[in-house]
Amino acid sequence: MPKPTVDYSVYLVTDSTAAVLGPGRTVPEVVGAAFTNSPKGSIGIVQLREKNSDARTMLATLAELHAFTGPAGAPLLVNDRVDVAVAAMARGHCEGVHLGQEDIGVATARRMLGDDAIIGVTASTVDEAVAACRDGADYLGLGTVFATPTKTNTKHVVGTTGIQRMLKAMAAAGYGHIPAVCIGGINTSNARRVIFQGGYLPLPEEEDEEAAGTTEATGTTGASTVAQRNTGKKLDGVAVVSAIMSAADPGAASTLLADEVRLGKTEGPTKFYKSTSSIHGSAVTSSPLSGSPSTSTVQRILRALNDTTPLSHNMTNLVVQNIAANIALAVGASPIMSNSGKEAADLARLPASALVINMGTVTAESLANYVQAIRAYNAAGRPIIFDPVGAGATVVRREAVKTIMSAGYIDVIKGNEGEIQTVYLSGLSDEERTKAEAGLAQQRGVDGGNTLDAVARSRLVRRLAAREKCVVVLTGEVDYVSDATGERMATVAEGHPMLGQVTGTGCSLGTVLSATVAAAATASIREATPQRADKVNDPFSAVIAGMLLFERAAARAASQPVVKGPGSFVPVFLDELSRCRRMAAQGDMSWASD
Ligand code: 3NM
Ligand code: MG
Repeated sequence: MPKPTVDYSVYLVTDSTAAVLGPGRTVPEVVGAAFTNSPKGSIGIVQLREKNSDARTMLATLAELHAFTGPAGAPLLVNDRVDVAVAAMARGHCEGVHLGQEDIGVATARRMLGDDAIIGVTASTVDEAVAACRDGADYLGLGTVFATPTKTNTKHVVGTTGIQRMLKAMAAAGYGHIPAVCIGGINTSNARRVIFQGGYLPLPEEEDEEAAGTTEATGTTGASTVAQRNTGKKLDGVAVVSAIMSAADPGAASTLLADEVRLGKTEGPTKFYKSTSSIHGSAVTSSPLSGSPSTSTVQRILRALNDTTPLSHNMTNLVVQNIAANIALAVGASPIMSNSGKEAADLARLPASALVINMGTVTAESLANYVQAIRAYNAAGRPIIFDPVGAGATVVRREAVKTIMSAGYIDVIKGNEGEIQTVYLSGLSDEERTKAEAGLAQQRGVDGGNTLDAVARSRLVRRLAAREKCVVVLTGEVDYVSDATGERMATVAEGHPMLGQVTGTGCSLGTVLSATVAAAATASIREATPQRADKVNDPFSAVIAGMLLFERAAARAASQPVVKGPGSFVPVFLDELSRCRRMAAQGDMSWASD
């Protein structure tokens, strides 16, 4: 009998401890409620995980659980205990076992349980993942994604980039067909982005490099192996404990999780906002645009900015607050300067809100506030702009970057060369970092001293964007912008040196971007067709629209005779921002093309 195909999208792992289950509830009750009160298929597979139970109790529980899982066609596995699995399988109450790295090995378990048994393995490193596949695992559980109170003795918290690394290694070793779920701290509010962001997708040039490496290593015979295209590897689902076992309504939680995982799989990087998918349905597919957005798209986004009054929530330092708030007002946004993480949930729920995190003055306290705010904005499906100010300067800031990047999904990262480099390096393993640092050092331009050349800059931006699946902006004399796939790339070179002479203008660009991205996401709801909505609800286009507005207004201001220096520049810049935005809203884009 061939093994049934399993839907790994939502994988329920049980836990009978009171802290997880809540008082007066039992595992069979909660699992029963999860199955009975959710559409069939919401939960695809279940694992009984009991760390302190005897075999006989476990057998009894498996019998109870199988009454729900069996009719639903969801395999029921048992954690660690191959002996219990043998007995329960003989009774028809169990379909396999899930093994940790300290348990009986896959090959032995296979001989004990037979070919029909489903055997899964937990992996938290690249080597463990590849070895488990080689030994014959039917699926892998990858983790720990996020630190979780449910299991505190986990070996590594790897974040979504760690998951990507393991998926990449699986694909490279020829195990791309083996299903993989991830585990640790996943719930209804982050499942969508974990599925989307945890998947590994190579950049076209990364394939080339790896192919070139293969040819070199294997000499003349290598040519034939190059043809094997690395198509990447997605996650098949999420494994959760508390998201369902602790839920007041386990059925509703299961239903929502199944929906979120489906959306994470089907939605492209530009489809991250709950609002549009629920309006236009999930059948919308994004057709890749190439290069910069058209003037008419920019114009529609700026009109949206004018019509929407997005709320720009800035978590930023004292020096920048005043000018950022004034610039927000000038572009038609409503600024809120609040550094309190506790307020974020309320603010995220306001219409057309977006968050700017400016890491300028990072302390343990501000970092905790950022993390709380990121979670709130992710949960509300609202955009986040991250400005990693001075990221590379100190150990404290480098660590803060890691914490922020693993706290949730960021929509846009904006920084100068050093900052973007730091964010890129912070997501690599030690070994990869050493290699990347050597590569970056080589690519420094001869005349530019401490700066990367144009090719290296654009590659850096695209790589970071593709890895984090977000828009990345590297600012400089020429600004480089990549979309969230690393495939669309644009440069903007319209700014003015005067911007560098006034404090807070760089940070305020983040504020403008929050306004255009938020406005674009909201405005797409009003577009007549899904295709049009797609073009407007595109953070990449929205970022370019915001940059164009910002830089053009600065250039126009600086060229006016009344502007004698940085002091007189600021008020005229505010005037120009406001004027250009209003002109765009009226269909006049002449300011953007002279
Ligand atoms: N295994 P929750 S983390 C059972 O990293 C388990 O291997 C983990 O619980 C691993 O969904 C974990 O409540 C607990 O965060 C996951
Ligand atoms: Mg175990």
